[in-house]
Amino acid sequence: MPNEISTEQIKRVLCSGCTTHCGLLVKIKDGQIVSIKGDPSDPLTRGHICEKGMAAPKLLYHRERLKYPLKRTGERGEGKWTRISWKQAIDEIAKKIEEIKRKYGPEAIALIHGSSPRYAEYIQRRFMNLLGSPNVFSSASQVCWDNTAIIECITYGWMAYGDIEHTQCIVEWGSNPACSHLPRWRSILKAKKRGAKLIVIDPRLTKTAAKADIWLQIRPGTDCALALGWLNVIINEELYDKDFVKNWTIGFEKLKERVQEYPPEKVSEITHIPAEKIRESARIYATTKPAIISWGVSLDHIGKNASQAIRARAILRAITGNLDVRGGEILCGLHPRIISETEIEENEKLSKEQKEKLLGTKRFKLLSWNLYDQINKYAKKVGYRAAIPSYSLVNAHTPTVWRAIITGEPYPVKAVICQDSNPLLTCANTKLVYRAIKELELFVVHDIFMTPTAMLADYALPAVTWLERSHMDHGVAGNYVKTGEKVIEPMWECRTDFDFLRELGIKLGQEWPWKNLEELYEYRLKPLGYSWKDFVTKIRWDVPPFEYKRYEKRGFATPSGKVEIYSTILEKLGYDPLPKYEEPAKSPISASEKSKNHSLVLITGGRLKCFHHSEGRQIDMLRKIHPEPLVQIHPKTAEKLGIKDGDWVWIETHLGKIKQKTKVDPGVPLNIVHAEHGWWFPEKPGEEPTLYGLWESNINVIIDDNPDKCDPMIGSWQLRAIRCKIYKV
Ligand SMILES: Nc1nc2c(c(=O)[nH]1)N[C@H]1C(S)=C(S)[C@@H](COP(=O)(O)OP(=O)(O)OC[C@H]3O[C@@H](n4cnc5c(=O)[nH]c(N)nc54)[C@H](O)[C@@H]3O)O[C@H]1N2
Ligand SMILES: Nc1nc2c(c(=O)[nH]1)N[C@H]1C(S)=C(S)[C@@H](COP(=O)(O)OP(=O)(O)OC[C@H]3O[C@@H](n4cnc5c(=O)[nH]c(N)nc54)[C@H](O)[C@@H]3O)O[C@H]1N2
Ligand code: SF4
Ligand SMILES: [Mo]
Repeated sequence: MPNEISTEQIKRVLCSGCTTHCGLLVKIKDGQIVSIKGDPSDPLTRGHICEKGMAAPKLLYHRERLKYPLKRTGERGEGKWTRISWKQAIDEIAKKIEEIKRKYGPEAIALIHGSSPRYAEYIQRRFMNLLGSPNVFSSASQVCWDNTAIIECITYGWMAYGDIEHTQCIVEWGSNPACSHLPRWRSILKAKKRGAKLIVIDPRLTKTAAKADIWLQIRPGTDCALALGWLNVIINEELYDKDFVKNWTIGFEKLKERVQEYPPEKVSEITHIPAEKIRESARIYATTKPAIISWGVSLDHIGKNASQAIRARAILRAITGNLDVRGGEILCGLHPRIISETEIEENEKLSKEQKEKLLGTKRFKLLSWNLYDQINKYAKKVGYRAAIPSYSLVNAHTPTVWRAIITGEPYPVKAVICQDSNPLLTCANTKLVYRAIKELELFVVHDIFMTPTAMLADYALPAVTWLERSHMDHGVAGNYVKTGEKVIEPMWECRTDFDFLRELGIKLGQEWPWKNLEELYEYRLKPLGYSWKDFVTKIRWDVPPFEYKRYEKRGFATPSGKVEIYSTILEKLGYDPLPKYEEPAKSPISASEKSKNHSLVLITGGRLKCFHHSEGRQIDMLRKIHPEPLVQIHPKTAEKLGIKDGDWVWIETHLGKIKQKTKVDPGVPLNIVHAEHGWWFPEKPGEEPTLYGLWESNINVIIDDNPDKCDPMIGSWQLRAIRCKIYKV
């Protein structure tokens, strides 16, 4: 009988297990996934797959997934729920949003998302723009990409993207692609084989550092000083690209003066890297052509120095003549033809008056819609279709949002929608985040699992995994399009982020012309002349070749049309227009604590290959690889503290203590410890007070997000280079 013949099918998908979005081939038989492997035809990831991708079926069919919309019936966190329909959830949430909007204004409603790009950021932004609230915020934003994107845009008009295939020298600065960006790591190894040099700047001897030609074991938080030291060597030894500097930059002479304050000997004292090694590495970087400096999240994580370190990195790329050349740092712009994410966001629908209410914009002046509008204007002037989407450039300042919820200052924030994020694990200062969430009149969480964050929701809504939805990806620089099919229809009553926001938006009177993600994607692809179905099954990607030296035609997308070594935008806003180093803020440790082990420095969150942040802890296959949270301690430091490998230890700062298990490791420097982030225990009770072990090993419990200690321009909080002490449990 025909319906008994087993059917086998290959679906071509994009993995969202991390932000790399590898192309994968999924075989299904009789509606069940039977195998999953890398797709060799993906032009960017070329067949790569990791254990998180392999574990996708375990994620999809996991028995503990959120399956139906739940409404809280007991106290927040008590774990008492009742199952409701999506219709009831949407009706009630919309009613509450209307009520809050009437009472306090639309800005009292905020939306938090997480690491990007996942797939819904521009859809979330559209929802909020149409709602009239500027307050989109994130557990990532100011500590992941935003500062890099903003600083690079004001310096040379776009975010640089390393042309790794053709480069001769790769600097991995505060990054560990062997764990965090696996296809990039493969390209690096290939480049090394053809003779490219690898310089790694990391306090830890990582897998990436182990393969370096030069490894600079930097003191945490001092990257800006090192970059200024490199600039000192490169300028004083005249190793820079004189033609480029003369024709295409402003402010070089002022920079030359500034970097005299950073001779290698002084920088050596600050960074703990020998002066000769600083000279040697600067010379290699400047004279090996072409060269790239990869993005590493560490520069976004060093608090007060974040923006200036990123500025110095941008200036290094420019004065060495590596911008927009083959094998260098490409300023590619958005995909030249498809309807961009920026256009779907409809940023012009948010009024000027509402834009000015963005939380944090008064203090952290680079977080501003006004600046975004300027960046957009310059981008269009030089022929880009639009600026980088606003979700990468303008988000509310996360620590300021939590404080506004608690204090009502500068105005009340009463509702938060949380989609794609687990802020109790991934935002700093968990106790404060917890207090803020408890204050809310409405807290909605849309997630795949019941997380500690979802446990505090009024409505916990079930989200689909990436196997249950179609996908379009653009990479962070936005120039290409890759697509992936839906493998199976959503399980239970799980919904895509798009479906939830669209339906809620329509209920609130918003306009959403596309009925589902596929219609939206089809609309966006229209200029290429394909239907969604044809594109995703037959074409799949459009990766335009890089266009080099675009600036020769129209200049750079900055106020002066040149690379702004001396930033006119920073000058106008009252910030130092040239990079300058400041010692990282230290957490205040009391005198009695100081007498013990006050000299330890904590770095957090080096990526684990098997987990994406706080995800995956409930997936056996992944948890077996890495069952417990580990803190790396140098053997001599451990000995001094009387700690052995495998001991559980308290890690303590002025905010409290949490415990992790000791991994004695000579790969971290003396007196510097590295703790993992994102740890909770789905196997423990979910209701209060445990919240799945939220308070036990979650490093963000003890990390401060005090705005006074954040980067003054963008507000990045400090996740690395923090004073702490450690002792046995
Ligand atoms: N101490 C410390 N803290 C850090 C960092 C650090 O290095 N150290 N790193 C920071 C950085 S760079 C980042 S990017 C952030 C990451 O912060 P988050 O993005 O908050 O981290 P995740 O753990 O990935 O949380 C994502 C949540 O979304 C859910 N989810 C996954 N896919 C979907 C989907 O398609 N739809 C919906 N609705 N939900 C989905 C997951 O189940 C998970 O609960 O953490 C930051 N926090
Ligand atoms: N498997 C996996 N892959 C991921 C993620 C994940 O959670 N899991 N997350 C994704 C996301 S959102 C991000 S942001 C990226 C981040 O990916 P990467 O940029 O590679 O960042 P990390 O691995 O967090 O940190 C890189 C290195 O910085 C070092 N470091 C710590 N402090 C300092 C410092 O002060 N200066 C310098 N120079 N180095 C320092 C650490 O020792 C660490 O080895 O990874 C992405 N890829
Ligand atoms: S989780 Fe693994 S397979 Fe999936 S996108 Fe990331 S690196 Fe690729
Ligand atoms: Mo990130």
